[in-house]
Amino acid sequence: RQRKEFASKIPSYCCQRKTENKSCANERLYQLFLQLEERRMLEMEHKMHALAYRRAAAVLKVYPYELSSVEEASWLPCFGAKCLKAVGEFLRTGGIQECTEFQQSERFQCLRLFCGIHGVGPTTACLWYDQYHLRTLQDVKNFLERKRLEGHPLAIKEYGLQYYDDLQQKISREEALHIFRQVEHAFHEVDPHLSCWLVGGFRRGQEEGHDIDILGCHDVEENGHFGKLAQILKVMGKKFEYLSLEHDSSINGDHRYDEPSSDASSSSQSLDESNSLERFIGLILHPYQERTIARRIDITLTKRSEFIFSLISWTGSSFFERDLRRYCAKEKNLRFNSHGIFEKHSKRRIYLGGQAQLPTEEQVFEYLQLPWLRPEERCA
Ligand code: TTP
Ligand code: MN
Ligand code: MN
Ligand code: MN
Repeated sequence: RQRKEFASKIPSYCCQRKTENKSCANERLYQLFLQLEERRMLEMEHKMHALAYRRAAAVLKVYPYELSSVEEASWLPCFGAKCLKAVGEFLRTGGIQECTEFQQSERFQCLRLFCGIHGVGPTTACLWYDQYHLRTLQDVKNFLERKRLEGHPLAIKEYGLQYYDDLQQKISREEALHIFRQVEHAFHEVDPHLSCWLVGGFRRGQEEGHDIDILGCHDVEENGHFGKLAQILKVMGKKFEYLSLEHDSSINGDHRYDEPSSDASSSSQSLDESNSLERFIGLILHPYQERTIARRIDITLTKRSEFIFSLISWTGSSFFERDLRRYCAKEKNLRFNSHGIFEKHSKRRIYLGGQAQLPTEEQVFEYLQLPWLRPEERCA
């Protein structure tokens, strides 16, 4: 009875509830649901199915009781027939057959291995496996070598392969801060009015991450930073060596996991909007603790007036972002993205607290009728 009441009060969007980064009462089942999601992402089966498992997993994460029956699971939001079936099987057998099978399949292991290469996503991975019959990293190496001789520019993937082990290794908070301080220094050297923030997983309080995400903005001028990213990178070049320089669009089509911008229900950002950002997605060689290690770094510069929306958008988690956009679209008839909040149909920008004032993160949540969630509580 107590459980039923608790379950019925869980809001269905993760942006409406607190999710901290810690293990849950149904950890094993939670992990299996994530595997079902991963499989559907890697195999490019219908993304709706992947999302269904992802949503159910996020609900499991905030449910404090160990599930004891399918009926109990049916009280939870986001648990449709497929998810309930998986719960039933798990309760009966202690596992999920589909997970066991694909974990052992060569195809799945290869797709996972290939997607671990920076610059490679499911599209490329499936192509390599199915069409070119690649099976190992050595196969990939030979394949790329052949391509290169044919004159294809493949810098990103080649570096991704060359530094595979470095890039698989997690970055500690300490190392992230070390890099962040040097980037911040470069910002200030270019223009003392340029500020930057450490965003992504590290802003959510995570102790380790797979890359370093930095958001920058000018304190005073609205558009004062345009063209400044190149200057910043040049200053950073005194400390780091770059392995690849690329722009947003070149990687978005084949990023490892779904991103807010590619979610159909969130209506993707149009080209004219993306003009107000400058973005660097790259690899650097970081001299740290007596060795040099390759690291992924994302730097985004945003307009001052759009800063708070970019801050929210780059704090994540990516599932939180996706649900936030879905919530705005479905429940509020609004469109939320890293540039602002817009009326869904007229596309008119909504100014919070008057045109002259810049809103705070709290005010954005309040406007959207969401409970205030600190970054550490957005770990869905
Ligand atoms: P990521 O760096 O991909 O993820 P993360 O920092 O949450 O986790 P990790 O520790 O593994 O690095 O992205 C950072 C945030 O930026 C993410 O939470 C969502 C957002 N994001 C976008 O909005 N658009 C994008 O294209 C990408 C890559 C991320
Ligand atoms: Mn200035
Ligand atoms: Mn990150
Ligand atoms: Mn990132």
